[in-house]
This record gives sequence, C-alpha cells and structure tokens, in this order.
Amino acid sequence: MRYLTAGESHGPQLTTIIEGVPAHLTLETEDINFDLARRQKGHGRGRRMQIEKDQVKIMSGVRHGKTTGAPITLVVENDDWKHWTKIMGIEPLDESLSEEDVKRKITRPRPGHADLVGAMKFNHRDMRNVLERSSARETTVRVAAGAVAKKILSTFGIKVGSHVLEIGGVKADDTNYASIEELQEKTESSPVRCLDRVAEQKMMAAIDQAKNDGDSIGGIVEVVIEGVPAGIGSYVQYDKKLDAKIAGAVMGINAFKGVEVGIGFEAASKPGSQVHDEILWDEKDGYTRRTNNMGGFEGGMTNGMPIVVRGVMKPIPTLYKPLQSVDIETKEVFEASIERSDSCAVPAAAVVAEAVVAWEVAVALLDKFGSEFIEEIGENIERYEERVKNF
Ligand code: EPS
Repeated sequence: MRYLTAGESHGPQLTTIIEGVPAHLTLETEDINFDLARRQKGHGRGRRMQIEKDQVKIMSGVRHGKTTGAPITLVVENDDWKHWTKIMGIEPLDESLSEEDVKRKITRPRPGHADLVGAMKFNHRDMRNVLERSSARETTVRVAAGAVAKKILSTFGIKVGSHVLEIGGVKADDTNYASIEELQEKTESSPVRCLDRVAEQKMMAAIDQAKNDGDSIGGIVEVVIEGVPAGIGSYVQYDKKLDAKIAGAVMGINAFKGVEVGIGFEAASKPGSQVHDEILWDEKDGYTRRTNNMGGFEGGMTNGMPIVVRGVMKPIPTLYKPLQSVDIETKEVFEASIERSDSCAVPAAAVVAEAVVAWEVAVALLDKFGSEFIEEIGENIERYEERVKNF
C-alpha cells in the first residue's frame, strides 16, 4: 500500500491517491471527515481554520460503501482558494494585471521555514513557490490517507489513540487511561487533547500568552496503537524494521524534530535490568510483557504490546514577533513578520501523528497477512494469532 499527496496551501485542492487498499473494506466519507475535523481543532489555531471546513470527496476506488481494490483518490478543496485565484493562477500571467495583484512575490524568507533553502534548491526567486507546498496544510490529506489506514486496522480490532504530553514547557502529570476508548473520549473533549485537566488549563494559558507576545510554542505528542499482533515488521534488514519506518513517518510531519519509541531517550540513564520488559505467558493471552518500556517493539518487530510513539514539534516558525532575516533581492536585513499564523498547532499535530503511525502499521500488517481482500487477511491473522499464542 502506498500514497502520494499533491496540492498547495492556497491552491484549488489537496489530493491523495492511495494504491493497494484491500477490496471489501467498508469506507464512507464520514470515516475520513471525522479525522479531518479533529485535525482542524485545537486551542491556538489561527484564522485560516475558520475559513476551511475540510470535507473529503472520494473520487475513485469505492463503490456502494466498499473499496474495490482499485486506487482510491481523495480530494479536499481549499475554501480559501477563492481569495487566491489570481496569485495562485494556473494559466500564464495576464500582462494587463499589476504585479501586486497577480503575484504578491515573496522575497523575504522566514527563519526556521523551508523558504530560503527551498528557493535556493529549485532556483525560485518568488518563495511562494516553496511555502505553498511546504505548508502544513498538506497534512490534511495525510490525515485522510491515515483515516483509511485506521479503518483497515479497526476492521481487525486494532485501536489508535493519541494525546498531548507537553505544550510550551507545561507537562501533563496525570496521563493514565484505562482503555483506548477512554483515551479517545477524554482527549476529544480537551481543547489541547490532553488527559490532565490541570495541565490542560496551563497549556491553554501558555498558548494565549504566546499569542499575545506574537510568539509560537511547540510540544510533545504521543500515539498509542493497541491490538497489533506480534511479529509485524522484521529484524532481518534495516529497512524492514517497523519502528524505524514509524520514526521516519513521524519526523516527516511538518515541524517535527525528534521521535521516541517507548521510554526512548530515558533508556540512556537506566541499567538494562530496569529497561527490558520481562516476558510472561498465560493460556488466555499467550506471551505478554510485565512492562512496556520498549513501546511495543523488540528487534524492529511488534511484540504484541501497545505501540507507544512520541514526537516533538518545534514552535511554528511563522511569527508575528519579528526575527531577523535577509531579503533575497536587495540583500538588506529586515525583520520578518507575518499576517496570520497558528500560535500552537500541537493538538492538531497529534491527529497527524496518529495518521502517519497508523499508516505504517497498516502497511506492515498487509505485508505480512496479504493485501487483496479483507476476509482473507482476517483469516490469516486469526490463524497466525492462534499459532503464536501457543508457540
Ligand atoms: C501554515 C500557515 C497557516 C496555517 C496552515 C499552515 O495558513 P495560512 O498561511 O493560510 O494562514 O493555518 O495550516 C493549515 C492551513 C492547515 O490546514 O493546517 C504554514 O505556513 O505552514
């Protein structure tokens, strides 16, 4: 299973084509719209999210509510496009229109964004050609593809959740939850997707403060996936290790600067006896672990325990508060400032992280259990689980 995305932040639409989705998967527009709406929410989002009401159109690969096995095309239109038809026009420039009207050329790179290096690389004198594609708007269709992956996983009883652990230095203390359902329910009712109600208030205050200061703040998100059979991914080659693929997918989210699996960096300071998870066996559950410090992975393979992955998002580089930069036309120093931005998009990033991690797990699941049609995959999983339980 694979997908590509296309589309610009202020262009007509965002598109993804997903190939390799098994036939007979129940898939409706609502399954995808649910996650699109979740990605749009969160305390700290800017004015753009009031313009957009992201809704997917399924343009191929689904018939009467079921996938056919053919490529699935998903489209999300940009409502903001109507304000940008001249600036983002596809036709050659109309000479009778003024430069200001048509181009709104960008020659002043924002520190921390893709603007400068992207422009150098593709030789664009107008950095709009870079920022339109490097914008996190593109994560909309990654979430759409992830929603399809989540649908595959849920068909086999695999559940996905996420929560925010930290925003702008405010850490969640109480991060306990009894089940993925409880995690989903509690985070859905939190404006910052945080389980700790005390920290939630402090996080919101920190976001408001950053907004007032014309600044931005980042944070840490955690994704949890439960019910994945042991033995997905492989130890035999570096590029078959599923934890490595997940790490790459999380780092591929705009503005992410680091990833941890399980206790992650904490493992550096603990002896092995306190790090590794003791192995247990009983008739009902087969092999389990006493703890889950490894975050569901041993040797690049799932071990049947919940997958736990964290990612850190840097503060968004588009700032109201100016930072020094250089105009590429004049080479003059200027102070970069902008018209609109999100002061914090960490809650939204948790939804994106869910999508990209779920995608990698679904791909690895199909690699192991077959990929043509849902019933066959289900039978293969059932047979395998019975075998490894009594291994
Ligand atoms: C973004 C800038 C803002 C964000 C955008 C990402 O958009 P605009 O420049 O139109 O104000 O709102 O995020 C989204 C549009 C989105 O859907 O998440 C950027 O520069 O990356």
